[in-house]
Amino acid sequence: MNEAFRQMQSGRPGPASIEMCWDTMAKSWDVEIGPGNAVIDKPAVNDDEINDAAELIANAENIMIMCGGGAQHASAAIRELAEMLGASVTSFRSGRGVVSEDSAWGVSCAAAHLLWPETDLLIGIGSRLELQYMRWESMAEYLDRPPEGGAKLIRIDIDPQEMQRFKPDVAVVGDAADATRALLEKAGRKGFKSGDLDRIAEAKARTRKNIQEIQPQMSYLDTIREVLPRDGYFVEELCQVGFTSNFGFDVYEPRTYVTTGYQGTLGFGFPTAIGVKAAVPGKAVVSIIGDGGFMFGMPELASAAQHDIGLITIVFNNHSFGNVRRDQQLKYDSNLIGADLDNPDFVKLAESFGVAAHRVESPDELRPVLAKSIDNNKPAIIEVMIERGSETSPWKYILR
Ligand SMILES: Cc1ncc(C[n+]2csc(CCOP(=O)(O)OP(=O)(O)O)c2C)c(N)n1
Repeated sequence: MNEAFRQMQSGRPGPASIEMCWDTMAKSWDVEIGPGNAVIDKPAVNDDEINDAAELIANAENIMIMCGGGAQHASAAIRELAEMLGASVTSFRSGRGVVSEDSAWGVSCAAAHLLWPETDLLIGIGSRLELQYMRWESMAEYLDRPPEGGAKLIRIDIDPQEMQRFKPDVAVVGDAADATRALLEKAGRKGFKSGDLDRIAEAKARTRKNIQEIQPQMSYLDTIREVLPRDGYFVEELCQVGFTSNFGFDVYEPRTYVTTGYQGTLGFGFPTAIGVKAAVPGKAVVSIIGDGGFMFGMPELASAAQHDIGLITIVFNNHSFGNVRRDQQLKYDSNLIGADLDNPDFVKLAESFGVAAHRVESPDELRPVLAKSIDNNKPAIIEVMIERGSETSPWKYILR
């Protein structure tokens, strides 16, 4: 068991699985088991790797930092590095909020895409770099390493295997915070140009304007951002508003954008949000979810009611698996199969569990209902009525 705790916390943290026979489980031993008894391995940062990285930085003009989930605990150091280098800091899902998107350096993935052509150095921190090399470029062509002529690549990752999966120009194996701090000491020569701030601000302003075309999703996301406190939690989903939130919902604090990550498991959002609210009962937690995804975990309404877990779930009801429906329309000659849904009455359903429920039809109607629900701190369902098939596709800002 202690070995499992060691593995969970060492290297790239994650779950461990243990298989045990019933008779073993029923036995007793005199041992101490728990996270405190596990020795955690953390590779020391290698000076040569840091020196090589500092040299690339010294010769770069326009630097972008890409944060993944492995960068979440390194927020302060990464912000300092960005300021020192004049670098934009972006993320896609798991790395959101490491550097606030209302600071000068934090940019959404959509704004980062505008900055990409002139980027000559990418520093990936705790990230698989799916955004840059799978969504913006085809990873198949990049399997061994980025091609000549593109941006140079430094990767900071605690998992040495990552450097084999996708080879950078300079690999720094180590903890994201330790390695970023080491870089801060060595990379001082670069400094930032006054033009960096303008370049980044311009990309952000253009993007903010461009993405307003994704409606009605952006209007709802803007309303939620307005009402949700800075340190409130937003749990995304595989739905039209969720996909749009990948680039259209600004995140201000580390770990406050809770995501399925690359797994993309439809339905994870509502049950996950119950866990989030149980973990941070004093903070506002909003789960946004489609009608299809909500029905995957809907029975957990009973858990929320029974344990009085005050999360707010906004169900965007377009009476369909909207994303599948659009694919069938565009790619399969409108041959619709299993995409439209006959749903229960979500308000009556929630009320039957003893959960407060509301139905709204516009962002203006949502605003006061959401504010009041956050104030109440009780489980609540807010159903947003959306006309089937009416959403603008968000994909042009995600998959280039
Ligand atoms: C477990 C799982 N099953 C299926 C999918 C594929 N999938 C992605 S989005 C989607 C439709 C989601 O419908 P809904 O929750 O109603 O949201 P909408 O797109 O209509 O906003 C499906 C089936 C998935 N990502 N995960």
